[in-house]
Amino acid sequence: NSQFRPLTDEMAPFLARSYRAGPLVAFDLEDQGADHHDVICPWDHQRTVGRVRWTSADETSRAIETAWKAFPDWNDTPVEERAAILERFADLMETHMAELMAMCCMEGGKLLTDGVAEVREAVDFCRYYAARAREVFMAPTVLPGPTGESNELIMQGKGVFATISPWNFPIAIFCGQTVAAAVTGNTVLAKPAEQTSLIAHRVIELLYDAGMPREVVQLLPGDGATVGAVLSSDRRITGVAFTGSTQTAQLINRSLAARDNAALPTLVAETGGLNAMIVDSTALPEQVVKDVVASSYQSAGQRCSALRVLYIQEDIAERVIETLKGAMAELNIGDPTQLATDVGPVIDEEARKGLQAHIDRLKSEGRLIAETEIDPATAASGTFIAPTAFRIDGIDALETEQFGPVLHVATFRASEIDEVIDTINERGYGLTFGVHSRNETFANRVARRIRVGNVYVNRNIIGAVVGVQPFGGQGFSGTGPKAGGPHYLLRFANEKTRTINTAALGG
Ligand code: TXE
Repeated sequence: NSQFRPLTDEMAPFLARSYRAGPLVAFDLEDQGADHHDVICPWDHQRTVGRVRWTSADETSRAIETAWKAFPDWNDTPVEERAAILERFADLMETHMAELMAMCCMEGGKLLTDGVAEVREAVDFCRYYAARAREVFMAPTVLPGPTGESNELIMQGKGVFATISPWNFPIAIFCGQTVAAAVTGNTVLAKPAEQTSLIAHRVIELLYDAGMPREVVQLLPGDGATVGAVLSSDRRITGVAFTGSTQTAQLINRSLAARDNAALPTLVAETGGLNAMIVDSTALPEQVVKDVVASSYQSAGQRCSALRVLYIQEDIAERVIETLKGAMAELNIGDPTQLATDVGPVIDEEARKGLQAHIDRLKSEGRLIAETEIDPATAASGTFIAPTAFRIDGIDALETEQFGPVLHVATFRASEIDEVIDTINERGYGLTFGVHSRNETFANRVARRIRVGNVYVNRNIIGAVVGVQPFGGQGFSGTGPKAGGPHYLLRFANEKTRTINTAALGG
């Protein structure tokens, strides 16, 4: 952690700052009657981090109109110019690393290590998509054609995209979706999660500083049911890039489909997961537990890739569980600005209550394996949930994703392995999955048969690296293609062919 020391010093002034945010649009706003919300720090409820002015339904419609009008010129802007803006934006985020990290801590409740990773990922998205855009969008692909004709395939934007993002990666996912839509020639309406509007506002200011025209990317902070609902029902919206819960994605999908007189939309969705890991009797308990703790409790379990259900082969279960108890007792819960903290708060009171109800129910059924101790003063200062582990029969015992530091453990006999794989596949979430085994044939077979987007063997299941391990799922977990992967930009593109009768050119 010593590598973060200089950054923590630089962060200090930003930790104390109060921020203001609101819509960033290309027209003048009337402030009368606007809806304002205070932002409270998730780990210290005594601190107000800032104030956000939310976007109204009417302003959302005006922003769509602006984006609609701006599309033709932006789509005609050379890819090189668009890509260069992303690269300048990446540089600016690096320069402002300490401030962005501080905002992640104060508004998002994120640990310093998570804050660094967050900014790094956003920077990587910008540089990778800039490079991919140059490769794919710069020059037309020449296709074969009959004599006397030239035939080309050209990549352009589709129109107006809404990018709707969650609070758990308020910089990386928010930026990734937004710059992907913009660099491909679309104009963009970015709707950040309610809980992380201040961060989104600061990030878009940096994007403007990098040269992005205001009418090309507009920021619409506000309530999902107001702003999000207008975005997904307006006929001028060509596509939506959404990351968030499966339930909201289904709502948006229905809303897009129900529009009268609107072109068929594109929906790029990255949604929740009920991610599992299978551990066979050849696995090393210490290694398993290290990876389980990282996968389930890092970022307070608030990652779509987090481990929710651990399947352990019966013969080794007791040893793994005993080791897990020991590791859970070592976790420090508290202030995310402290380098010694392992688990910070969950995002807000609503999330805390939902998780607590789930935990209380499983406790009342006598399923508790272990719970990390939390200092009562810390517990009272913010929205903290102590890491827990429970025994369950299998993945089907869970109705929905529990988005916090709660692990569920099931056991299986060697003869039941195919049944376990089938149950996970049939549950229909297909995001991340892990297998721990020293038997290569076993590990490879399980990895082949499981239907998910990202499989990890003998390691934690939460890593995704832009361009290296592009990320995304299938089924209830998303539409693909993978964010940070070579095909992602294509979903934002209109493939146009141009066939020219060359004989007629030039008389
Ligand atoms: O989601 P919500 P949250 C998932 C993660 C978890 C969820 C957490 O698994 O399920 O995200 O994020 C807006 N019309 N992933 O709680 O509530 C809302 O305002 C249009 C998956 O924020 O679904 C917010 O901006 N929009 C992942 C956004 O939707 C609406 C990576 C998401 O909110 C709306 C990270 C409506 N009617 C998190 N209602 C992956 N697979 O990559 C709300 N919104």
